[in-house]
Amino acid sequence: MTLDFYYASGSPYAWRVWLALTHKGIAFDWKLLSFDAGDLEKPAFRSINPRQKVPAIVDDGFALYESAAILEYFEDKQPEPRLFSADIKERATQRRLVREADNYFAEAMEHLLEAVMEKKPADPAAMHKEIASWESALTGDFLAGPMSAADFTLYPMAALLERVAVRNPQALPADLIPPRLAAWMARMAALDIVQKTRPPHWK
Ligand SMILES: N[C@@H](CCC(=O)N[C@@H](CS)C(=O)NCC(=O)O)C(=O)O
Repeated sequence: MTLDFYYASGSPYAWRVWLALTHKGIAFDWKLLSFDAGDLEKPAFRSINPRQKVPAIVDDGFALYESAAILEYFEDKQPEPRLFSADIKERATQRRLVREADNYFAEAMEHLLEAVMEKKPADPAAMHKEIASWESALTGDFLAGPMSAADFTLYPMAALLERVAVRNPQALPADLIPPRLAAWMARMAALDIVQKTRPPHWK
């Protein structure tokens, strides 16, 4: 049975799942949804994700949404290649980073992007504070040990932020991303799986 992957281009959460699928080499069928066409509100998708958000998957009749939970499911379903370190402490740190990215970075990013989209004054203070904490915690090539679900979580959000900053220089400073984080983003951007999965309309 194949796995259906419900995706909409530009969603950093859906990109996380696409990165994980590609990293693990899990075969899937594309279910490309359009925000503009209202696909997420249609009953067929509501029965998969009552919260009407992408990403979602249906694996052999089992529907699952929430990108972090989907990555954990992939890891249980097909352990290799790993999304989380084999080392218990490193794995705990990676899980913590996924939660921090989802709870704090995502919240600051969503507020800021909402203001930019609605052409309201954007206050980047919370985003700056959040970015600064990731900058000071980054010491290696990846966020914690080898490339992991933590990198697949933060990178799509940071890339979206960077894209919006470049396109809206009046609202967001172009130097939003500090040097270590920028170098990590460049390392991520150079990876084959990132190049293969970059949202089509971002290319
Ligand atoms: N916590 C969710 C967030 C998913 C999410 O917010 N998806 C957005 C796209 S980036 C969405 O589908 N929004 C549609 C809507 O809110 O109407 C996850 O990690 O999967």
